[in-house]
Amino acid sequence: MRVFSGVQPTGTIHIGNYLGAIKQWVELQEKNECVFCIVDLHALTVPYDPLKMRDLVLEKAIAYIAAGIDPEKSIIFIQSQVKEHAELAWLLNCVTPVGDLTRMTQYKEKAKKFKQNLNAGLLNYPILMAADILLYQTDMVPVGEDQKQHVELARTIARKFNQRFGETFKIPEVKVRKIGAKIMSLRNPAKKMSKSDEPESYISLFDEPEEIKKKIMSSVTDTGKTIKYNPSKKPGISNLLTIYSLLSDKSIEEIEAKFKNKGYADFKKSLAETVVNALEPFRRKRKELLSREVYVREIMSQGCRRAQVIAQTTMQDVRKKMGLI
Ligand code: AQP
Repeated sequence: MRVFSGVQPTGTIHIGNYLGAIKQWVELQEKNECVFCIVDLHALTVPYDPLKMRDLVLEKAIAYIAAGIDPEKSIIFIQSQVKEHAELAWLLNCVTPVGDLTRMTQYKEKAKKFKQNLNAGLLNYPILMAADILLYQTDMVPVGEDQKQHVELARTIARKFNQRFGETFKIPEVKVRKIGAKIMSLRNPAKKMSKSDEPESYISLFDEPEEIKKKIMSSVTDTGKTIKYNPSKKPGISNLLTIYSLLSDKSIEEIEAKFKNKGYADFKKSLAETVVNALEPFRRKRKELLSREVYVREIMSQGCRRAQVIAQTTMQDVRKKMGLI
C-alpha cells in the first residue's frame, strides 16, 4: 500500500504530532511504500518569518529521521520542491465547492484566531492537502484526529473529479489511532496539544529531561486523587495516562493498577521518567544529525527526485483528462 502524510514546519514537533502521526509512520514504513512530506506551503497560510523558514524546514527533516523515519525505506521530501503540489491544488480548486471549505472546523477556528490576516490560503488549505495526498495515488493517510475531516474532504474531491473527468485518483483511506489520536494540552486538557501554543502546554520531542519533568509535574490535572482513565470526568489524568501508555507500551489498565493506592505526584514522577527515557534516543540522534546538514539535505534532494517521478506521472494524466495540452 502507498502511505502519505506530512507535518508543517512551523514550531517544534511535539509528542502529540509524534503519538498521533509520526509513530504510526514509523510502524507503517516496515511493510508499505511510504511518502512523508514537510508541508512548507501549508505553513505560509499563517503569519511567519521568511528568514526562519529554511531552518524550520531543516529542523523537521532532522526530526523525521531522529524519530525513526528511515530514508532507505521511506521517501522524505519538502513539499515546495515538487511543483506539482501547487499545480494540482489549483486544478482541484476548480472542482471544489466553496461551501465544502467554509464548513471545515480548522478553517473556522483559524479564521477566528487570525482575523487580521485572513488570507485565501487559509480557506483553501484543505485543497492543497487533497493535492498532496492524491498526487501520490495514496491508499492510506495516517493522521491525528484533527486532520480526519480534511482527509475526508480529499476523498470527496477525488470522487467528484473521477466522476467528472474519468477514473484518475485512488480514493485514500484515513488512518487514525484508537488511542492517542488527540493528545491534549498540558495546560488545558480540554484543548488539543498544539505547536502554536505556549511551550509549557506541550512536550517537544527534543526537550531536555529537566524541561520534561517540569512540564509534567506542573501539568493541569483534575480534582480527586485516583489515577483512573475517564476522559469526560478526568480529562487531565486521562491524557497523561494515554501518553504514559503509548510511550511505555503498557496498557492503561496496567498503569491504573500500578498506581492504585498512589497519588498524582507519584504518577507524574513516574510518567516524567517514562517520557524522558522514551525520548532519549530521539535527542541523541538529533544531536548527531545537527552536525550533518549536508547529509540531511542530500536525503531531501533524493526524496524530492523520487517524489517527482510519481507526482509527474499523475499530473500527465490529470492534464490530459482536464483538456490541457
Ligand atoms: N495534539 C495532537 N494529538 C495527536 N495528533 C496530533 N497532530 C497534531 N496535533 C496533534 C497530528 O500531527 C500531524 C502534523 O500536524 P500539523 O503539523 O499538520 O499541524 P497541526 O495538526 O495543526 O498541528 P499543531 O501542532 O496543532 O500545529 P499548529 O499549532 O500550527 O496548528 C497531523 O497528522 C496532525 O493530525
